[in-house]
Amino acid sequence: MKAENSDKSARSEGPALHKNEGIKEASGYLRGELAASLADRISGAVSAEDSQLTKFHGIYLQDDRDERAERRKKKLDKAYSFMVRVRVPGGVATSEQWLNMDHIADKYANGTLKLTTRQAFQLHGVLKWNLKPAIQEMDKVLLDTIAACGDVNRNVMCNPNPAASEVHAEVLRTAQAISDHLTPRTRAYHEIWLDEEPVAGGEKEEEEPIYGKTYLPRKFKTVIAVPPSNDVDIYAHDLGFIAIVEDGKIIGYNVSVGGGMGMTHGAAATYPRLAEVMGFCRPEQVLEVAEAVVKVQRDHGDRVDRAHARLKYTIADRGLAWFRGEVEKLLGHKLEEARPFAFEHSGDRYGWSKGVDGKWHLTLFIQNGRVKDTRQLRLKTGLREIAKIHKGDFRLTCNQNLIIGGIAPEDRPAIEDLVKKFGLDEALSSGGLRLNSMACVALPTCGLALAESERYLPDLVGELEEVMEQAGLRDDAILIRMTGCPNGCARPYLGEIGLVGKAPGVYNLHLGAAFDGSRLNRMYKAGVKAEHIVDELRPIIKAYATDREEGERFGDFCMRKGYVEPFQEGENYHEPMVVPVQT
Ligand code: SRM
Ligand code: SF4
Repeated sequence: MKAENSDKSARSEGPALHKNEGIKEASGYLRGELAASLADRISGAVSAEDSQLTKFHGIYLQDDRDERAERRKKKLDKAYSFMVRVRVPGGVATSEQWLNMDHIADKYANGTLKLTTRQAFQLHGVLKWNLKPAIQEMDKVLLDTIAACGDVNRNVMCNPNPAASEVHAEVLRTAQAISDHLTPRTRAYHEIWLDEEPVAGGEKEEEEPIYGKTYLPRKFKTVIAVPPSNDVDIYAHDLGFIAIVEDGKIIGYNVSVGGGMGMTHGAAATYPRLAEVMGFCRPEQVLEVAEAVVKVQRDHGDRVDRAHARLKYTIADRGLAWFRGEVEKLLGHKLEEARPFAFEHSGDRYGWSKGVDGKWHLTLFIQNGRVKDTRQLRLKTGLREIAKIHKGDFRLTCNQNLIIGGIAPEDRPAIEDLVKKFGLDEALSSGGLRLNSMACVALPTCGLALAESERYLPDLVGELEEVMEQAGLRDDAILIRMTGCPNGCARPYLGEIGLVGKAPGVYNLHLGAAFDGSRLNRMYKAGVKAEHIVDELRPIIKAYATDREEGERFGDFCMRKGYVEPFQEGENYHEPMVVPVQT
């Protein structure tokens, strides 16, 4: 790679940089006062500045929002605890790692595991004094939380593709290599959490060759897709690699840049945006391309306004041609032109499948990714029992589900017995709407939630299932996604039905994304009360049952019939649709 631009991030002229830039710069490569904050036994929280830095260590300060009002009345401090996000590059964990996470969830967290929309584990309800022991126990099985959050490259996702096992093995290796390459080099994590001796000579001896002292302007997300599956929702991410497979071999990757979901209600300058394909690279060029994309964003991303700091705005403002040119300058060569590819679907495919290597894989539906035991379903126990005997792996999907992967034919009966014993596959007989539903965490842990999501979507889907059943659509797959606020953690703007929390019990209803994840939906109605959502959707679902064209997807139908219109670009995403519906 050519000599790069110097790190200009810390020396911008013009308007004052966002205060987080100062926090990063003064942190001594992400150390801050964290060690002291953790040692302080008086408060269950950490200081405001350190709570920005913990994110780079995969840790978020939260409080139980169900208890907030009551505690305020009693003049008590908030019920502080931490969310811990554990990186799993490519989503593949060993049985030992699964058992370890299962145990840590019980010992140090709220007894549940959350499989996220980005193939990671999350723990909730970890008290400050339990953070270190929990992270040390993870370290024993080579799991970590470094850069799971923060202004850096996050967990790298890839398609878990059970059927194409050889291609999967290669994309997994590539995802892990990108992850390693873009992981911050600071030893702060090792010192603070794993009691490693401080770097000799202090932080001055350290370097972040890719990020510099102030890291990136904002979070950064990388994924790898293997067409025809777009299970990673490639267009929702800052950087994507689309595997181009010829004769069963990956010959290279189309490179996509500039996707993102988050927006703010009422702030037209923020909007979800689909990534664009900017070229093609060879497998051996992936790391240098990833590094160049990160560096261009490092040097040109907005460090003043964090609401405008993602790569999607850098590209929207300056254009793809400019961005590609900057990347090519750093690479010292041109990217090749993108190759043809076609996606057929986003979301996961369930049930048993056999890989070309003869091994079996079972994809299970995990409602909203929450692994816990209830009276009806002992999911956590069942998966633990499987992990005790399973010699293959556990693959977290990009849609909060789980694949028990790499089962040798002779081991399948024992796994199948446990699956049946604990009823783990019963959810697979659910209707097409539930199997394609996804909700973000929201209340009670998420500090940004405006409305319920994970705790509400299953009930709403139950009501909609009746409508689907009456319309004869029980098994039709329709992507439905809900979030408790507009940040977009369950990628709701790529749902054929998207519900975005606005206030307690109130949602904006979006319709019309493409089933293959290649088109955003649009807002159909703003501020729909929860009790009216089914009434809003019933006539549309009925019309879909009677008026759809052969093979037409629900999102396409909504667009064709004019319930919503495709949106072109940028700021008008927010406007509710007013076009008359054709009948
Ligand atoms: Fe997210 C912030 C949960 C995937 C966009 N997200 C948060 C926080 C940390 C709230 C906070 O900042 O205080 C949430 C913690 C809730 C909790 O209690 O656990 C949170 N995000 C999640 C997870 C757990 C949702 C889930 O139910 O699975 C997902 C964890 C992914 C992971 O393992 O890394 C999660 N978040 C996403 C995605 C989807 C994706 O990346 O595929 C998005 C949209 C894509 C994107 O980034 O544009 C997403 N999260 C956001 C945003 C808006 C970012 C933006 O620039 O627009 C925020 C708020 C922020 O960063 O200021 C946010
Ligand atoms: Fe929280 Fe909003 Fe993300 Fe849901 S979408 S987890 S409410 S930040």
